Amino acid sequence: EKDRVLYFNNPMWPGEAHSLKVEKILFKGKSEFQEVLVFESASYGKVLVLDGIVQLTEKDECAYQEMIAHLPLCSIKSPKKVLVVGGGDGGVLREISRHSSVELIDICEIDKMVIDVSKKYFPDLAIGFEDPRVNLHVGDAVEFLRNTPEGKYDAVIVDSSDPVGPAIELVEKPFFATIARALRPGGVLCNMAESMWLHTHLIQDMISICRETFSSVHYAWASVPTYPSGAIGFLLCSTEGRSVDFKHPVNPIEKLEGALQHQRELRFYNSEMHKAAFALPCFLKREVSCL
Ligand code: PUT
Repeated sequence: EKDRVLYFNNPMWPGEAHSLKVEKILFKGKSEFQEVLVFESASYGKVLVLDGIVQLTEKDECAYQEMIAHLPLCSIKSPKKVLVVGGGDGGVLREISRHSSVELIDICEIDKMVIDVSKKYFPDLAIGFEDPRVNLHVGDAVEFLRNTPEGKYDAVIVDSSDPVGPAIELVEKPFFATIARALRPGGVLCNMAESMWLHTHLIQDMISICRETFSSVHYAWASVPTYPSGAIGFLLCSTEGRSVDFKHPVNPIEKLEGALQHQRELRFYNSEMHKAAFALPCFLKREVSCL
């Protein structure tokens, strides 16, 4: 912290830093897994930071939460059982709750401090935990998935932090294999997949692993100004079974009963944004094979 500005730098984006002006530090703590910080910023509302990396701000969280939830759930008809890995702030749960077809939402978050801090400082996200369809499991997702019955879920959403610290195992092959096993035939995975500007090697590795495990793999992205480079990607994968055309939502949000009349308006996602998210720049198509 210098002149009440926080600078975020990390080996995941060497040679650059992004910064936010701090109005007030609201919480600083160290959990069993990571350092947790919440502050009021001058221009993006409250900010949640884990191990020095911005996870969300009140101003732009809508883009990430809405896209990571609705890209998969609007790509299949009538999703019923959904698993969220990570997502302890509750924002993804809030978005899943727009889908009236969903009967069960399991969430496995490793760090209880993230949940507690979100409930205190980010009620607009943590409201997601109030949905009666939500079952919270605090623990290791790798272990949770190992004990999950085969074919249980229609969709799995991995809302993890970056693959440093507690999320390191979440970009490795055994993890994706347990997800594929937990999905029904034709079920879908949406996995946070970093920045195309900064992490083409990591994206390539994730895509290569997923191609060995899933029958289709696609990359989509959205603009989130407070994430490094201002962009975040999503890997969309489906298991063998009924084929999934991710690029053309078969379950459009505009036609879902109650989805737009939710307690909170959609701010970012719509069917146009869904289709546009799969348009990829030339450099990414060149640098990452199979896109
Ligand atoms: N779950 C938040 C993702 C952060 C990516 N840097």
